[in-house]
Amino acid sequence: MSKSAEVKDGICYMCTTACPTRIHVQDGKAVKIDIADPKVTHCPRWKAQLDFVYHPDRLQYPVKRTGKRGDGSWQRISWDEALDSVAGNLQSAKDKYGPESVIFWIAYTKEPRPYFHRLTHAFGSPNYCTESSNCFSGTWIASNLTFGYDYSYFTISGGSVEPETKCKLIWGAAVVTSPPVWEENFYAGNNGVKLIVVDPRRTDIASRADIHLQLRPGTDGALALGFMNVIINENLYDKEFVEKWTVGFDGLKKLAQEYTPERVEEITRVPAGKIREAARLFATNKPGKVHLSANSTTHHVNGVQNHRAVILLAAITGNFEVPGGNRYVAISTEGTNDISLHERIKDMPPGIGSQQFPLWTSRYHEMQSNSIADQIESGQPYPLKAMFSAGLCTQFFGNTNRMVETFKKLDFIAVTEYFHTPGTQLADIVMPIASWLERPILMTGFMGMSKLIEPAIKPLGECRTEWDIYSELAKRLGFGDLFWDGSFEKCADYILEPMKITCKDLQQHPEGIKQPVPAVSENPYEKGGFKTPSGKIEIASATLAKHGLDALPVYHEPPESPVSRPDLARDYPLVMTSGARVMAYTHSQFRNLPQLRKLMPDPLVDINPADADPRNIKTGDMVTVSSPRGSIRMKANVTDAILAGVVSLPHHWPDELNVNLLVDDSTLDPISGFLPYKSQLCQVSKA
Ligand SMILES: Nc1nc2c(c(=O)[nH]1)N[C@H]1C(S)=C(S)[C@@H](COP(=O)(O)OP(=O)(O)OC[C@H]3O[C@@H](n4cnc5c(=O)[nH]c(N)nc54)[C@H](O)[C@@H]3O)O[C@H]1N2
Ligand SMILES: Nc1nc2c(c(=O)[nH]1)N[C@H]1C(S)=C(S)[C@@H](COP(=O)(O)OP(=O)(O)OC[C@H]3O[C@@H](n4cnc5c(=O)[nH]c(N)nc54)[C@H](O)[C@@H]3O)O[C@H]1N2
Ligand code: SF4
Ligand SMILES: [Mo]
Repeated sequence: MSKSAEVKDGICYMCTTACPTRIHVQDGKAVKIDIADPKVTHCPRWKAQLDFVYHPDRLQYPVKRTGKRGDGSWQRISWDEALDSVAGNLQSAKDKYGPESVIFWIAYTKEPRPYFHRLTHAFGSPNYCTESSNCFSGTWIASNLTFGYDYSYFTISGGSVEPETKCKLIWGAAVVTSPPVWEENFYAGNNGVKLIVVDPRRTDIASRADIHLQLRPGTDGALALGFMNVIINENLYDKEFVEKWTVGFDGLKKLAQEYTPERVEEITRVPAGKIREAARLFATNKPGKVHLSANSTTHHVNGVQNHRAVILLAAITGNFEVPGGNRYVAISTEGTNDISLHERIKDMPPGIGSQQFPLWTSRYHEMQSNSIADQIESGQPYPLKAMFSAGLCTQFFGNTNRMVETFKKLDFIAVTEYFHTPGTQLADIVMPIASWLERPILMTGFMGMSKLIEPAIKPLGECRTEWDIYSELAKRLGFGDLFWDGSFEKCADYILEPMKITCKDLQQHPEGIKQPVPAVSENPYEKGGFKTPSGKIEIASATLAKHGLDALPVYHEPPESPVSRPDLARDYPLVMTSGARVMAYTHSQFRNLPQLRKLMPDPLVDINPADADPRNIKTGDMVTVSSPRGSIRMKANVTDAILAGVVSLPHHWPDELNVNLLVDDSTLDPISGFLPYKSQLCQVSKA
């Protein structure tokens, strides 16, 4: 007779929010999962975890490719053969071309990153690249250059509505993307808090707003300067704060004169009257709080400057570091040991993209993966020959077909994955990884909590943990000692050392050990100023100027827009934004889980009736969306929720449904190196 179920602590890793769960285990099998936080019960993804973990298609043993890249023919091999082959191929690239010839790429997943980062630099390569090449790091660098602080100030997940908040300016953020703070934001409009939403789509939250500004994608910087124009000229800014705590205000004042609401209407398509109304509403209902998306302002060639212009609204209105405004939120206890070995890169050749985007790569401590294709093709400043990849979803890359063809030029690719993906089709060796139910997860000081979540079940088949795979490779590559000879406990001890706790302590306290998060004084900058070169908020950034970039948050048209390229717009008249998140999926993941797939069976192009009617397109029709890079086919969703002249496409569908086949990879944000996923030209026609 089987025993009754044992209940173990777990973490939902269906996205990187990492919500705590309770896992019911019977006879070694997970049979039920509960979510601990009632605020996330509405998230559909955690309910599908068991279908994910026990999916019949999960990779359960290592395989090697037997045919040509892309053929999809595989042969099962042993772990020894897989690890020997990966280590052997990485070593031979290192011997022939130097360790820098190996790219280390890790996708969206966050949990294994510290170990992966260490593997990269222990091997001797500077080329640690992640999905942050196009994610929140763009907003991070904007905040860092301007305030010297973290991005967490301004993102939806970085803080909630405080009782003092009187006005909330939600700029391009879809609150559904952060389930733990969904409700409080969703209902913000109902409790007397004034709500302004800036989004080309009428989202749920936008439909509840006092004012919804529906802008042309990529023109955020111009709209923010339009706000500045009204706020400065109507004397609604906080003079005392601006004088005492900012540099460059005079330059901003001058710049903003060019952005009258009427001119901004021409650029953004938002009516001038609404711009005035919104700017006044925000500047006079204090304290106000600005919340931005992790990427809707930065997935453009002018992204970082757009973002800077928006976050400066909080500064010039004196809504900075006041209760109810944008405040620094400490979320972690200080002081874990960093295991990345990042200090070693000073003795290595320049990493990928570090010559093109030195500001971003040096501050963010990663290399810019959007430069991979150029470097593989040119071999400059040195050749790239092999790649070790933790998760590989080729849909991530702009102008995907070019990237795929370029990856094929590498001598060797190894991937660790859950399932076969379009990315694994390029690999020579694919290794199956243990899921978050099957691997230990070390939490270090998040919200003060340190905890070791032990695996709830044994890895399926021959799946292995990421840690295990990296330390086995380290051993074969001759630096096993840098991976504590495979001891996860010793690695954890080292990470935890500054907090004066050990792995054993955590094993003895499965409920976790809580330590105080350092209290933040009301105005942290009053002591010692801001952590910028001037010690003040840098409206004009000395660092940007030093790098030969615009010091002020200037607006530049997207290089591919109806305004900048009227010639191109004759054939591609519509502006395309992409990647607005949907609840059912995390990027490319979970299309194979029926209970989630039924929530969004097909990708849909949102198109306004004003654009659909003349093209004779009705909801449900198959349409072709084309750009100068290529074309894809999807079903149309005719809706007036999207601004006329703009189409919105979902991201990360595979193969011929992949929107990034259309995205330009040649003109990138000069500060961050980001792709313009959200401001491209396209044409839509009935297929
Ligand atoms: N369910 C789910 N949740 C997720 C994710 C997921 O894949 N699935 N991904 C996670 C990740 S990695 C990220 S980075 C975050 C992103 O989270 P968010 O940034 O909050 O969400 P998005 O849906 O990417 O974009 C927000 C809004 O920006 C609008 N938008 C599009 N173009 C523009 C523009 O040019 N300007 C302005 N102002 N708005 C524009 C879109 O219409 C959309 O409503 O979500 C995280 N949460
Ligand atoms: N057009 C467009 N493109 C976009 C965006 C957009 O808005 N529009 N958003 C961008 C943003 S913000 C982001 S964050 C990226 C996300 O882009 P990706 O990083 O490509 O995101 P995913 O599809 O979630 O993950 C990639 C792969 O990692 C695997 N994986 C997941 N967890 C693990 C793990 O623990 N270990 C290993 N080895 N593999 C794992 C998954 O199975 C999947 O195949 O997309 C970017 N691309
Ligand atoms: S937000 Fe949803 S999918 Fe993400 S970790 Fe939490 S429950 Fe899981
Ligand atoms: Mo992201």
